[in-house]
Amino acid sequence: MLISDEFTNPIKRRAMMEKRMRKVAGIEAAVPPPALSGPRDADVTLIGWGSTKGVVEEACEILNDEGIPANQLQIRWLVPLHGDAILEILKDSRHTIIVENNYSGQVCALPAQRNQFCAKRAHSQIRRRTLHAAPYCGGGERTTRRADETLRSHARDYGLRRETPMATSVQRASQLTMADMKGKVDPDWCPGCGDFGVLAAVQKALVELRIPNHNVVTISGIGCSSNFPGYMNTYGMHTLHGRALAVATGLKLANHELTVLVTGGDGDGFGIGGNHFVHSMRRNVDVLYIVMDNQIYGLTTGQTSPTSRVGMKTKSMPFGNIEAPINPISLALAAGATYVARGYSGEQKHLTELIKQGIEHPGFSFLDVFSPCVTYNHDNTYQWFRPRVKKLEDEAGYDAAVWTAAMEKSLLWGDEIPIGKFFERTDVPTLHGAEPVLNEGPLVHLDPKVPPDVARSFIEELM
Ligand SMILES: Cc1ncc(C[n+]2csc(CCOP(=O)(O)OP(=O)(O)O)c2C)c(N)n1
Ligand code: SF4
Ligand SMILES: [Mg+2]
Repeated sequence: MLISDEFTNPIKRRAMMEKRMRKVAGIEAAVPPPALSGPRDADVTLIGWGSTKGVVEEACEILNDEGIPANQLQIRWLVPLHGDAILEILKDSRHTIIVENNYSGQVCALPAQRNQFCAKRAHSQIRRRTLHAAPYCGGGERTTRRADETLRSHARDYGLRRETPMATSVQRASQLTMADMKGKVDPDWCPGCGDFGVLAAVQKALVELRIPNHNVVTISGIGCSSNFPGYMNTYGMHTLHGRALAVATGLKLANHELTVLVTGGDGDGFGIGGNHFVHSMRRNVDVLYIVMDNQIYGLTTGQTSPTSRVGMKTKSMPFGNIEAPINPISLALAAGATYVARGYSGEQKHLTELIKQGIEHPGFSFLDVFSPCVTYNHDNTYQWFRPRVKKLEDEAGYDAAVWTAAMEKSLLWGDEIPIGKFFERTDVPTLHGAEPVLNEGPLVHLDPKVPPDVARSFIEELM
């Protein structure tokens, strides 16, 4: 049997390979790099190669007709790839969808392959964009129409559908409406529950601040109020009882460009989660923490909570609560929260303004919201709150920059209960701002400087 010594002699093999690579490099100079077709300032870039050309063209037309500006980057050759030219084009792409007519996702695998060779450029630059692969299986027997339908349904699945957070992100932020913020699931709260008012106010605040859904993450613990993320069309996590702030801290440090909303109840936040509450404020984690404070455990059908008043009869204390409640506003001020406010779900407009302030505040924003539980708390009802709540904004001379004045106001309880902004300061660095590593940009965009196999085994160990 004869075997070419190109395969057996390593020196010859190397020489042959280098010769081929020189040829390929020559071709790269001879063939034009791929160019974008369609509007330059598009929300979605569809990347296709080979036989996907026609269907991608058609998908672009349809998307543009539907008011979603889309353009097309058609790659003619994978070798030579013109990788730098492609990366340059993708720098301006807001959402990128790779459309592939093969089983293995060859084009999509390229960024990862390139990462082996020139780690920083290919990988981090592509990862900075929302990169989605929409491979579909094709073959001779499929008609163009069928392929086109497949592509469009993949494109929807990967982000162009209204119900997904990504979907509304392709809309211009100025066109956001309340409907865009609505989650797929309708709330299962009891009719009249105060949490409905908080949900509407959060959605309104995001629309008014024009924050696209895909930039928002809503994180909760466990409780009626903690079902909140399911009712929002944002990214979200329904975590463990009392652990929402811990998860939110990790998330904010991983990507501090995101707007992080933490939502939950008084039991979740001040009872089991009391430790995280105090330390998140001390650290000035840049999140908005909204507590739907109904002074009871609602989900578990009416037990005493850390904010239940002395004497209140509940399932767990049928002869009346013997424990003094905590004062969330004083506690937040003492722990170093840099924005401290109280809202009432019966005062929608006012609540929306407080949520907007909290989102925009750089640092930990704490918003305690009276959100009556109409089923289990028969003491602190809408009728009870309505005559008592007084807006701090209506009080001439109240200065929310003065911590001692805020502390004094926080102690008021009875015929008059202040709502509004108690305190704000903006001169304290946020946790992510104080962390030098993050000065280079969000952690998710930084080169981990760890070989991929080491990173993979580390992640696998944690899973
Ligand atoms: C570790 C753990 N302990 C206890 C529970 C049971 N549990 C679920 S929700 C909840 C209290 C909910 O009260 P709150 O946070 O005030 O929310 P609400 O239902 O009133 O909105 C409790 C004790 C749990 N799920 N996990
Ligand atoms: S039990 Fe109370 S807190 Fe839970 S949904 Fe019903 S009214 Fe709201
Ligand atoms: Mg509660």
